[in-house]
Amino acid sequence: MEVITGRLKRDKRGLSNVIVVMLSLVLIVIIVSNVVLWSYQMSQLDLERMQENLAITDAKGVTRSSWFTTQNEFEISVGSRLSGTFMDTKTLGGSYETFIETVSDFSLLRISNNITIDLSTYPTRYIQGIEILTKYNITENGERWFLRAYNWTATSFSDAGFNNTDGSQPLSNEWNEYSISILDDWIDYVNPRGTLLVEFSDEGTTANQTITQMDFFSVRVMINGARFDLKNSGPMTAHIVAIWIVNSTNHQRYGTSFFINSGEEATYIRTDISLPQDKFVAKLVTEKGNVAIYS
Ligand SMILES: [Ca+2]
Ligand SMILES: [Ca+2]
Repeated sequence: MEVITGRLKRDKRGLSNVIVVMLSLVLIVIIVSNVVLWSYQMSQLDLERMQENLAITDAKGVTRSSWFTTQNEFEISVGSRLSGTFMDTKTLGGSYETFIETVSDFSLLRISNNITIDLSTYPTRYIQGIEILTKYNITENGERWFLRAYNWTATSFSDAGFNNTDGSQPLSNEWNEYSISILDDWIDYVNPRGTLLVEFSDEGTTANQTITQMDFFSVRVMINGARFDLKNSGPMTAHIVAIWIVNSTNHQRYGTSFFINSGEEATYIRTDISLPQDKFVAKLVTEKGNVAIYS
């Protein structure tokens, strides 16, 4: 009887030993797998950080936006279209759109178009003025040609505040660039959606029927900002989270969130950053913690 009880006790102890060993094994497996996974994730992060390759190829002050071009066909108040479409007026040079005057005692052409500025890139508080540029060619040279814009406050076309209200009188059959700028009152000409309505018309002093070839019809904004040309040579999208502008007297940080795809070049414009006149260093910090430096 004692022999049987002793064997039972030994069996119980043996069983509990086996259970302890198995539980320990399970614990060890859990711990080891977590450590392996964690170090794998860490090395993956390190690897991604090491592979990131963002460069600032240029950093400079910028005083003009890119051109905002026509997005719809011209509205023709007086005159008619002979050929082409508004698409031809989107780039300087190349193709053009052709209009002809309505014949009367004084033959006339009056066309207009809506052009919308991207206010998310160029917020109004950083806009210093507006520039309008046309490039055109006329068959008759006896009169002047004018640019006006719709004044949303006065609800009429106007050139109040334009730097030039005398119009342009080009030679016939020659390409002519005519630009005006609006400084003080520019906000009157931009509605809350960022739209300008720009009108092009003749003086209306001769009976000769003029044909007008419109090569370019665009608007841009005047700013005092910074432009960063970037290149991402890494295998992954880079996410820029901060910009530092550093010179001898000032260290200024600007928050941002700008993505640049793998293998791509991009231009990043900031209307709220005016670069120092003296020597400066620009640093872009990525989400992964890398810093691209331009000096
Ligand atoms: Ca005319
Ligand atoms: Ca053109």
